[in-house]
Amino acid sequence: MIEDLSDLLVRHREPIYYFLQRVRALGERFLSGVDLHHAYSDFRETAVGAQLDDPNLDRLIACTQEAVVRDSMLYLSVRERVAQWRYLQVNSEEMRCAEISVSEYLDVKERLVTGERGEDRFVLEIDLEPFERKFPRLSRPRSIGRGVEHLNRYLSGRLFEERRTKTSRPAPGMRPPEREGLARLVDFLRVHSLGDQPLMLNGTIESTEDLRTALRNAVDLLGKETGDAERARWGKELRRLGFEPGWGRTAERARETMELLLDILEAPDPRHLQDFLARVPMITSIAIVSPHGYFGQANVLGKPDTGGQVVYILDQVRALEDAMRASLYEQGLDVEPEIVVLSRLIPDAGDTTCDLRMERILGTENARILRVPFRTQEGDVVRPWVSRFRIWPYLERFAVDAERELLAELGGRPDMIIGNYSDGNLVATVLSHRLDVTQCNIAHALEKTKYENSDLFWTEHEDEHHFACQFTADVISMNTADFIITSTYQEIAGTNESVGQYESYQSFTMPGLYRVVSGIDCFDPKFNIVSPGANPEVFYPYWEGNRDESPLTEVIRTEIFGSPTGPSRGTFEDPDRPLLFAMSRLDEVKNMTGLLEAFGRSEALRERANLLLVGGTLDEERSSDAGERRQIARMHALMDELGLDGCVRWLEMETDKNRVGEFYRVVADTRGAFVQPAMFEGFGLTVVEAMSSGLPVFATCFGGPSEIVEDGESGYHLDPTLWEQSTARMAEVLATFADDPDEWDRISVNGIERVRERYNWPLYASRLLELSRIYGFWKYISSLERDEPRRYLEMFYGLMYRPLAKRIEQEA
Ligand code: UDP
Ligand code: LCN
Repeated sequence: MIEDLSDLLVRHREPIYYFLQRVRALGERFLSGVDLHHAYSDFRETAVGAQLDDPNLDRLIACTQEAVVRDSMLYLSVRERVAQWRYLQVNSEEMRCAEISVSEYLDVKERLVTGERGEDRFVLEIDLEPFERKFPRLSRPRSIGRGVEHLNRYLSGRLFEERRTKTSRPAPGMRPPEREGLARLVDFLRVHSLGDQPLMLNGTIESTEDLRTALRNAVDLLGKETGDAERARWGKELRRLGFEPGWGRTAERARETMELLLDILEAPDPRHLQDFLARVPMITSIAIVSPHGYFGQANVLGKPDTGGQVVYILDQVRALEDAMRASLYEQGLDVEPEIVVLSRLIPDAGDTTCDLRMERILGTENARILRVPFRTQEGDVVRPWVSRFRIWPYLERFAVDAERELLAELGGRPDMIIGNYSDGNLVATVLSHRLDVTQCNIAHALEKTKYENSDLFWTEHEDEHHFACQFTADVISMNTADFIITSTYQEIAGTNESVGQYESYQSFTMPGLYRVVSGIDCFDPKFNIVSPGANPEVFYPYWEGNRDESPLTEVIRTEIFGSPTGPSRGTFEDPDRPLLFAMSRLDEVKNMTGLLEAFGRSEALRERANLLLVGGTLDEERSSDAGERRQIARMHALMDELGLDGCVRWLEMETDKNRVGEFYRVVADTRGAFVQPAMFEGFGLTVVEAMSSGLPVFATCFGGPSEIVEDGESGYHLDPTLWEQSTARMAEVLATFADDPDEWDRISVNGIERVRERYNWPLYASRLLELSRIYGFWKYISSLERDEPRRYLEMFYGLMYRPLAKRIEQEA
């Protein structure tokens, strides 16, 4: 708990007064936490500031995320702990301080941006908090991201709640009152089916009492069978007792499942509930929505808007299909799992297959990509690629068209819909509602935290990014999702120092549009961390060489050190130096140009290493993305200006996964390192890929990589806003590597271990399926209670999102 600022003002009146005047004198209306921390440490260097030796004040300043200056007033947003905020108003003349509400704080910011004064203006406030009051909520920051455990505890408690009946005793001859929760569990199992085939329970069982008796009889019956006897031997008898398929393939498995349910009927306990629900065959088909970019299996990676999300989904699909098949088999169902990835059909697809309606996913039995075109209001198909920042007007129509095609393709509704990124999550919202299916969201990277004050100065982004529409879509889909999975903890709630990606939606304002006082709550049990991995068949340790013994190693060495097959710029005058390697889409936020410039300006780095950059195209004319064109021009300008053609090689994007894997390994052979210099990175699959290859990484401290990499243990953090320090540290580390090869080996092996333990696909798939069953059950038993927020969000969609999307269409 931070000490009250009022007390500090009394104790240190004079020095704090001078500090506040200094802050005002900076002449800024908005200071980020970092600006304020710098101002404070500079002040502490002065004679007056040196008197301010109070850890409580230090802590308050360290926790301040933003300061707003209006005349003599300072307003502070203080993040006391992860996801816990307070707002303070400080009168710097009178030296008084008061706590204010989030609305009042946002109001000050709005007025400063719009210049509006008067009292009578109306501001639309979005507040989802009242709807959440009756739902369970986590209480401790360290539980954030482990929502399912909490939900299970809550659900098992609820299953045991007594039904509220007027009479406490049953009339003679009547059944005793049912526990309402348990009755719903019975209902849930009774309505469960696979097409026309009922699963779990049939109509013979009407109440918990019936179920208890039937379960005991069934357990006796199964106990007489050998453990591995299959359903053909005992299925008929069980059906007579009220049990349909789904309990288990063998007598032993079915008996165990039934005993778990008997335990729950005796005393619902979170562990039993979780284990039981994990066995109910609820998920046989899944729709995964990912509209933007080029969603394909070849020639797409590195194109605009096309990166990790595609890699993630394709690996996810393979892992999910395996896990679904194994679990359905164990539960005794002979059905082939179905997974359909819904994406956009792009008629002008260039050298990709994105103009095909349907494509089988390699490495799966049955999964496929189903592509549906975007259409204009008039119904015309949109032919070219459309930037992810401009796709909003097409999504509603896409959802409706996609629904029709999906139902035809699957022969019915999917059991779960997984949205990806802001656009896919919005489409998932529409589809899940229309089909009444469990909705899972995956953000991959929320744009809001990528750009400073992207909400407050939203109008400045409207030409290029259209964040108003995107943030509105985000608020809607985060709140409609039954559950959300994230790749890291920081994605939800940040770190002690930095704000989480979801946390940034808790409260914010877009002046002139609307203000959000409670947009999402990080303590909501819908959040679960389920981290992706890297495909171990492609990304494996460098010492294994190239596994299939193809000449790929030599091919990639030639790309790097010899004459590349495609366009390139630069050669290495001293090819014996270790390589620093960076690879990404040429998106501004990825900051490849920042790295190039920092490398070019650092004598120490240039002396120790060569730089290999892979990304984008070399020719501006060949790019259809405005942001990418600017980055290409900047890359060339920096190469010219800093004379880098003898120590930097820039190769065009690498679209073949196997070659990408070999790049990391060849760079590791030079005892080099991978650099991820993004200004912000949602997660950072390249970091995981490099680590899996045993290549040490220097990765941005903003976003996912800061959690993937433990600084100094399994890699290093770098700060792309402080290049001088960062390049000095990189040079120092490279010097240590040169002097002490064991240190390179240590980091390399630790990186491999870290990924093996934490970022792996089989673990991901079983966890995701477990979550889908538990949240599916939760959705069933709480469906009525969810109606109010849904209606509220529908209104927000109709009155805010749709006009914003229309505006983009009219501009086009
Ligand atoms: N990638 C690639 N070729 C390129 C650039 C990137 O194959 O020229 C791949 C890279 O191996 C990784 C993905 O694209 O699998 C990028 O994912 P990441 O999460 O690092 O960033 P994103 O592009 O999703 O923001
Ligand atoms: C999108 C991004 O920008 C990356 O940070 C993630 O690693 C990728 O998606 C996969 O989730």
